[in-house]
Amino acid sequence: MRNDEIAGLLAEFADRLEATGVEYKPSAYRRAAENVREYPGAIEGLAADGPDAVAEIDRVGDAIAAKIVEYVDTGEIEELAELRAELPADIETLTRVEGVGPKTVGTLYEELGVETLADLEAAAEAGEIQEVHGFGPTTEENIAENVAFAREAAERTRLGDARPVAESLLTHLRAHEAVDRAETAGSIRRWRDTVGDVDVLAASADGPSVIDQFRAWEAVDDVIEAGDQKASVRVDGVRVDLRVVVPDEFGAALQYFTGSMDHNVVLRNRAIDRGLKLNEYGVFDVSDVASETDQRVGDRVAGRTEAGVYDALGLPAFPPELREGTGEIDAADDGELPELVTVGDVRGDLHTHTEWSDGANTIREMVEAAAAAGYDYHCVTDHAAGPGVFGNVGLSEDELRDQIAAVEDVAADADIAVYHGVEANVDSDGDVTTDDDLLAELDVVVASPHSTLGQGEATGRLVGAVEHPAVDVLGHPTGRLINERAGLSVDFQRLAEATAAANTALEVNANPARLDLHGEAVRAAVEAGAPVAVDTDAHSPPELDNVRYGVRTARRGWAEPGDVVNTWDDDRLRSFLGL
Ligand code: DGT
Ligand code: CA
Ligand code: CA
Ligand code: ZN
Repeated sequence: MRNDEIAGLLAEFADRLEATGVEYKPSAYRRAAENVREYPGAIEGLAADGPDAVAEIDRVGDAIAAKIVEYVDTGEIEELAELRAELPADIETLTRVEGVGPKTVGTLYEELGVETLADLEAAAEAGEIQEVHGFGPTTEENIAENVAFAREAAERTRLGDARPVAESLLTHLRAHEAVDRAETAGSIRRWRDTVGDVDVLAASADGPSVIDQFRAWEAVDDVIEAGDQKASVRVDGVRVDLRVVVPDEFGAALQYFTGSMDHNVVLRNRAIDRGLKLNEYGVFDVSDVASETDQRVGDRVAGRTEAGVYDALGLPAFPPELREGTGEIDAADDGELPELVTVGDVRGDLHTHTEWSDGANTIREMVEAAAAAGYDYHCVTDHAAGPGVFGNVGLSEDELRDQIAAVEDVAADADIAVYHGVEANVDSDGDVTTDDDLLAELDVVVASPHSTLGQGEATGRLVGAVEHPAVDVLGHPTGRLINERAGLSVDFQRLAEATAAANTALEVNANPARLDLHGEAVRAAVEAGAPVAVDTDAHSPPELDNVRYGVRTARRGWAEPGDVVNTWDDDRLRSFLGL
């Protein structure tokens, strides 16, 4: 049992209390949930020592501690079960709809019997929601518009949540002697920003023993189905599919199950044109075959390796990120396939935080972490105060000036170059709200939208920011949060053209909750000649590792090293930054 699971229950508790109109208590449960989630040790262990031990966790009072112990001991919390019975609505899924909070769920259940997303959609379509006291046509319209996003969010998992699951499974499988090879397949191998499930493929002559090893994996919560050659399990709410094939067919299976479907359709037709048959078992020469009664008919020309499969079709082994059926095969035929950027090409991060704003570490700690990551430079870009930056997180202009000296102090004896910048704010009109003279003094200016991120066309707003003479990078341009907030709607081609003309960069924010820009938008940037900056937006040293998600996203947008500011040498970088 993980801390996450307990935190999730406390958060649900909070939502359900709020839905029934209880005051104050919900926020206590939410704070407790947050601290339980962040708690570095295993809460299950603490619970064994009783409620007093659990109550040692910050913000976890006696009542909540007792509930945690109850859950660990019995597998349920009686009071939560009662709340669920009282309001049998799927509150977790329903509150994913933007504009629908726990109170709305409570009201719509009472008034209209809404329990599921489908009920909510039907009620909106029938015009019933606007009739409920306190709701109107605008609210109803917003709900209707946001249901699709919530449905997808409920069905798909963020890459950043699924990837560690897949990688831990690969380690587990590769440790088994009967496994020749194990690789991810499907959307997770293509590094799509969300995945429907985790697909893994293993090569082995002994399917049943590999399936046993899979079922014995300690992460498995439950087994959905299991046969001799394939099985599906659930891990942390994610479906994981394993398929075992014989080593001679591994390459063909890997190619087939990596997809995408669109990429595979083009390949299959190409095979037919060449008198070949391509399927998950191999590539077969069927030119002398009268009728294809069997999947493995004709002479096998490839199948053991994926590169061999592509080679049989006169093609290179496409990086999985390119396999979306969006012109990659024509590009290969024309010799115009990109040489994609790699993590090894990245020389530094242009957008990071410290404890001066909402980061967890000192300037020195972050610089040392960047040096340890092998980077040549590090940029400190804490939040400036401004629209959407709440509390005392954002730095005032005086504080930013004070920080100049503090950064110089660290830079003086650092092993790598240290640049000082800021993450300024783009307001709803596209203006950057920090003083222009101050911006001009700083080495790096990331400007990000943090407010008014609801729906609406925002291209003009973002163009305004990239055209600001001091702005170097437009940070997380759409402000989306994957599965949580759709973000601004943007005409990426127009933004990319304006960005290229202004010689500013568009960020690929590598935080796996963001991946903003997404791959398709990166492609528009690359095509328009707009530079791309892959930034982790790290708030602590471990988050620097998220760079891989950003690089993979850039690769999905066909980015080569030359397109990515972070790979440029010092001269080109300094000239880009205006230093
Ligand atoms: P997902 O799971 O929704 O994120 O997306 P994928 O691409 O991983 O799709 P999935 O898991 O349904 O299937 C994995 C791959 O297997 C897919 O990319 C292509 C291949 N595949 C699955 N079903 C079919 C099919 O009916 N026809 C063909 N040609 N390929 C298929
Ligand atoms: Ca999949
Ligand atoms: Ca699958
Ligand atoms: Zn940031």
